[in-house]
Amino acid sequence: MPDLSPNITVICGGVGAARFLRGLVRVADPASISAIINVADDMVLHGLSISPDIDTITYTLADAIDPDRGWGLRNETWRAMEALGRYGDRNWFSLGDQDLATHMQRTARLSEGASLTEVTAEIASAWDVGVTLLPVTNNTVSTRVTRTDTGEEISFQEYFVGTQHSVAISSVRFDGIEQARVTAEAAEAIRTADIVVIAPSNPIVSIAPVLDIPGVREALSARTGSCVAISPIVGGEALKGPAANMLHELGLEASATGVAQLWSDVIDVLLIDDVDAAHALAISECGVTPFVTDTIMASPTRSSALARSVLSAGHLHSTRSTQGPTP
Ligand code: FO1
Repeated sequence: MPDLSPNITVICGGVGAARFLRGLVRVADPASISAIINVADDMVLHGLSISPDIDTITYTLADAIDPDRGWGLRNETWRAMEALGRYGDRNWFSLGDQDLATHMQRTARLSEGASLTEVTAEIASAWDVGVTLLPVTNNTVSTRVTRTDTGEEISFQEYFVGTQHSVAISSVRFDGIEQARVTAEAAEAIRTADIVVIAPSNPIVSIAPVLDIPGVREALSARTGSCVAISPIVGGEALKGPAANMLHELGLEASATGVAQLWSDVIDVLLIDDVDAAHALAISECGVTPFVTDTIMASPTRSSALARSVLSAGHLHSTRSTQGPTP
């Protein structure tokens, strides 16, 4: 009996990746899916270890995410944050009362010597998440953003939440990345994947801090299977968050073609939205195969259709490449 559900490994950031995974689990066996998740948004706040992208994906796959915010839990209360307000403005980063339990559990387990990989698996299991959730590294990597107006370097969350990503940036760096290493589990998930997918997350602060972790690109280039990405930029805009602005501010092209150029060293196929069909030729000139389809995940049904398109694009590419050049 052929293995109906291929091994799928998804390179993930936060909300866009979570939405894609939500659709993917409806068309593929969750036990055959691994998510390699960005940890450079992570921070310690109130002495608690907070991993926003891991939690966004965990809560989304557990169907517990708040659908309007796209992060944190639905039916959340904010009594702790209100009470904290009495002492000043440490409550700039909103941690819901139920969400706090996750950060307390993660912090306690890390202090007992567990790795972030172990803790992430324990929390995923407590939420009955079938997909294997893997932080890309157990090491601390922190996205640092330099704001153009003051020249000050701030943390990702100070930029994203503190300023509501309203300030222009002149540079981004990932503090600690040179000393970091891809985990054995994440490297294995890449090595054994029949298809690797780059989810539609922010190329600068969600996907780059995964691809740039030492060992990730090496694992990707050692594969023979296909690597398929979904453009997070549609019609020159990001569907959510600052990705298009960040690309512009860093002198990069904020378009489907710009994304193909960024990822041409790792991807074979780029799924682009119908509105970007005119970019197909330029994308193929980057050595990347364009695949034009509806990429707007406005409903679980459309997320599932997108996931099906990704799997067929990946299969199409890999069969074509194994058959060698067309006669
Ligand atoms: N995003 C906000 O815009 N405001 C917040 O107060 C906020 C709190 C928060 C708490 C836990 C968590 O897991 C995510 C949270 N986010 C918040 C989102 C967070 O900034 C993520 O890093 C972004 O979603 C980008 O991935």
